[in-house]
Amino acid sequence: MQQSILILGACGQIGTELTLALRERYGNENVIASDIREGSDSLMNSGPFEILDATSYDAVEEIVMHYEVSEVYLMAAMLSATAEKFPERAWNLNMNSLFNVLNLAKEKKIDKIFWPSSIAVFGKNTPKENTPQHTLMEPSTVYGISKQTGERWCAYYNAKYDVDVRSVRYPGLISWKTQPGGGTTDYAVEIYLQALEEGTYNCFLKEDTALPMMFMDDAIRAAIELMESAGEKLSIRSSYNLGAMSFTPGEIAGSIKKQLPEFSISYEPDFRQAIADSWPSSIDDSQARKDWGWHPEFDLERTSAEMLKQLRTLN
Ligand code: VAH
Repeated sequence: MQQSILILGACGQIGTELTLALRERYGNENVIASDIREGSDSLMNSGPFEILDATSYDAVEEIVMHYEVSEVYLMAAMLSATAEKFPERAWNLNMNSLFNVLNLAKEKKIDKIFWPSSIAVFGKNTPKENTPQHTLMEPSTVYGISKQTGERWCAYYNAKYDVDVRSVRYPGLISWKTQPGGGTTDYAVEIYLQALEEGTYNCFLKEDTALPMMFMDDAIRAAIELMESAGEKLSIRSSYNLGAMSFTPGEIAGSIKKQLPEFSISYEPDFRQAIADSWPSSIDDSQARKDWGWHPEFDLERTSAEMLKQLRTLN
């Protein structure tokens, strides 16, 4: 039996599309999806699925041994806004799931790990524009603290135990197949849905809040390209800065108006504004471009065209 890939948190915003992309690339039966609840029909009907709690070492180990898993994509996490409401649950999920897969690799039960970090590892004292790969990192959210700590553990397990763990600091991700859950950047998904359904959107961030963003197709390709890269090329084992575009709510509204002239937007900042204000406006991802050839393919205009086209087919 060809060794297989296990996705933890396969029903989330990234996990759903990642599972479908990996199944297309490696064969449905070689990609095991898992989560604490069932997912979309396309995910459930396209290959093996297991109900699995990523914070249980024994449960994850049992699935790894049963399916002869060689690679794990750990996508289970509680995102920034929700984590502020449930700090201890977020810490438990985000950290113990990571320790489980790092220890499985340390014990040579799996060969390779993908684990997503986030621009949330940066804080208000980090240089905001073109944020460097190596810089001051003082995250002020539970989510950001868990991702910064996770990065340090990834680098430690790689240096001390030669664990092959690979990671990128994702910006805000924009997708149409699966709704995001509990993120500060989720406005950039909601706005397209509501533009089509309501013709208007009340944004929870200020008009001029610039944030790094990425279309999901780029995000999925980045994970797969990083995992398929030769290990010796990778100079970063904490997590790579990864960029594609940056825009403000005003700019994404302008992009939508080009296709939906009647669309209107209003602004009513809430607690997520303080989270967004602590994050960079743009990212320097030159190390990822140098080490493993990263290049984004979606800018704001192409993203808006694709989002509106695909969402129209869903309605
Ligand atoms: C969040 N979508 O908003 C996530 C992401 C950079 C933001 O990590 O929490």
